[in-house]
Amino acid sequence: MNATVEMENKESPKDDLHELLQTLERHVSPPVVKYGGFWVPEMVFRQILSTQKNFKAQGTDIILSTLPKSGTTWLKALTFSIANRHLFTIDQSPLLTSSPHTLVPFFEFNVYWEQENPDLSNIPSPRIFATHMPFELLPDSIRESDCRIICMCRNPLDQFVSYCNFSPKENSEPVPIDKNFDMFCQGIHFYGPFWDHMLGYWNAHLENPRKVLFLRYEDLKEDITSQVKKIAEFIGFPFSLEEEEQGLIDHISGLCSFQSLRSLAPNKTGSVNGIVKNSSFFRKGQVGDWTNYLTPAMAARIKKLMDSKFEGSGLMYNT
Ligand code: PAP
Repeated sequence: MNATVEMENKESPKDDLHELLQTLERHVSPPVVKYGGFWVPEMVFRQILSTQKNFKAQGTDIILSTLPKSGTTWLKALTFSIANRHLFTIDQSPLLTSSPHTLVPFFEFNVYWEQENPDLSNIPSPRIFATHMPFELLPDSIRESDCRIICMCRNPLDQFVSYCNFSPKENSEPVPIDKNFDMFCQGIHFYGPFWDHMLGYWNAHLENPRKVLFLRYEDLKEDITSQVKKIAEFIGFPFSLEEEEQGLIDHISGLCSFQSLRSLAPNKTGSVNGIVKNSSFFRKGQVGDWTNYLTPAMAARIKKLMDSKFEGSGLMYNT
């Protein structure tokens, strides 16, 4: 896809956008521009500006925020199921017929993909949206309203390997690990630098834990029950004793597990925006797959880098 052409939009003054783009540092591979200190994909730059300008948060909104390949699909499925569990039973779940990416749209790839300022007022609450945007680039109304933000992070080694192996189209080639490794270590990757993205949400969580929940992919893998309860409490829909006794937490966790989601019809066919295959969001779903791709020296370099960037912040990741 030609990113420059994609960004042009009848409703958006394209000259202003192009003028702004000319002033920004950019890379061709990956195709990113530096905006507000972060490398955002050029393909969704216009959509990011539209989100910032036009999204009006409501106090009941739930915003899911991740770096790509950090468990976004999983977090969408879980949060949607937890927040809407009073509307349907597990065997009537919309997840059985729709992709998590359809049920919980991204700001950049869905909500503002074609329209500069769509009407979102009729979506029933709680509205759930997702984004890969860093905390610093979120619209002011998200930061200022009572809405909740759930950030999920993943260890940088697996996140990088997952990104390199992502195969969004039938014929797409994996991203060569060697070629991208240096760029990743320089922070030049979609929505990077990794460390600044993480620290933005981590510090926001420390400042206001009622507003920002900080989850780790690896913790969900280790103990899904406690993490599901944590999400439910955070968004104001705690499980009752009766629901727990009925096994509802297990049912939701089971439905949203990697094996379950991957085997569902809506995730085997179709695509997001006709571009990204739904099936491409389900590869291995494991912790530690990096050991199959990175040399010990590469792993040591990423670990050393992250340790120095995270020093003193209290932020730890689990490989
Ligand atoms: P994104 O590109 O929209 O951010 P995201 O779901 O974060 O999507 O990326 C896919 C990764 O999440 C894949 O990781 P992998 O390459 O290491 O395998 C995918 O397998 C993993 N994933 C998807 N669904 C689940 C799930 N239910 N449980 C655990 N991992 C999952």
